[in-house]
Amino acid sequence: MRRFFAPEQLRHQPRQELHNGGFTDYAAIAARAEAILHAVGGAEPPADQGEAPILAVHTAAYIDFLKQAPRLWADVGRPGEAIPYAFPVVGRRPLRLSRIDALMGAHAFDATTPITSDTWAAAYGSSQSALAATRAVLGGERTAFALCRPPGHHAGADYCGGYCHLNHAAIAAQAARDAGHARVAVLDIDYHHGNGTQDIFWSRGDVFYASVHADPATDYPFYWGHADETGDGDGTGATLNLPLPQGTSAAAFRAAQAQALDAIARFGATFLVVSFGADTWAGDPISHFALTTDDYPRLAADISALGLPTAVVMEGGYAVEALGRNVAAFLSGF
Ligand code: OKP
Ligand code: ZN
Repeated sequence: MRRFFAPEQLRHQPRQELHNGGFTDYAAIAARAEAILHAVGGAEPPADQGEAPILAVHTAAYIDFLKQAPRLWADVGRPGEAIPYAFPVVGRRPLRLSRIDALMGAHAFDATTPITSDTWAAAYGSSQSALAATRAVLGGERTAFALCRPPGHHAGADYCGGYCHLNHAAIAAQAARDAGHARVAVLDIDYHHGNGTQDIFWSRGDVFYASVHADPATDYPFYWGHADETGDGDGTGATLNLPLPQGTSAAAFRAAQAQALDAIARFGATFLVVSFGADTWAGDPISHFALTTDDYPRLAADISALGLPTAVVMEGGYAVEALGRNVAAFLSGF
């Protein structure tokens, strides 16, 4: 299977994130990508497909913000990485503010996603990897793997969060749409719900979003991913959320994934994007499912049996010592 990774993706290196009432070490470290690279035998650098496919998903104002934020942060005399601390209440009237703190809060839904002067380059490279995998599959490969890091599924059209700045899965799905696939599906099997992907396609009937994840009643991102969220307008019925309790192991996870795959088949998708997180592994330091390394090839084989051209994009997975073998195990099942 072809694999893609851009060296720039390592450049995003914040030190800390705000979590549970204090600053902790940033969990989405660059060493995660290096561990995966090592385990899968390296990856090709992606060809640069430019900003247009990113702007097909994200607003121009948000992209400008991601590029400008580090300079605006430095302009008010602050060293280090930019982190928001004030957020507009949902439904607050739109204001055109230029203070960096106001911009940060308006374009983020949490304080776990710092922005450094290298964040744009890293996130852009991560999107290019997803686009390269998508192009490979559109060109006839059955599957391809994008080693996306930073991850993407928490980023919305105009917001960051959950270590994510650009939504690589959504960018890949949109690229497949623009290449002529009338119905595309995203299967999200990261431990956390992919709120950004859901939001981006919420009112659209041409991209199906199905997610198996930890119940947002107990787990991040809390405000999305509940079973009664099924889409709106043209997208009514094109979102499927399958929340599972903490402690879930392979049998229940596999059954939920089968339900998602069945819905994707009935939807009539002709192209699949998989948001894969290895944070469902039992030893993950920030997650609470109980999958083992041996479970991953079977989950991938179930996906493969759907028979769709498939671009796999990397999302989470924070047990760095086990991450490489978990990802390699998953890819081996295709
Ligand atoms: C990103 B992805 C723990 C903080 C947890 C953020 C979780 C983001 C998960 N230090 N909060 O879906 O794996
Ligand atoms: Zn996750």
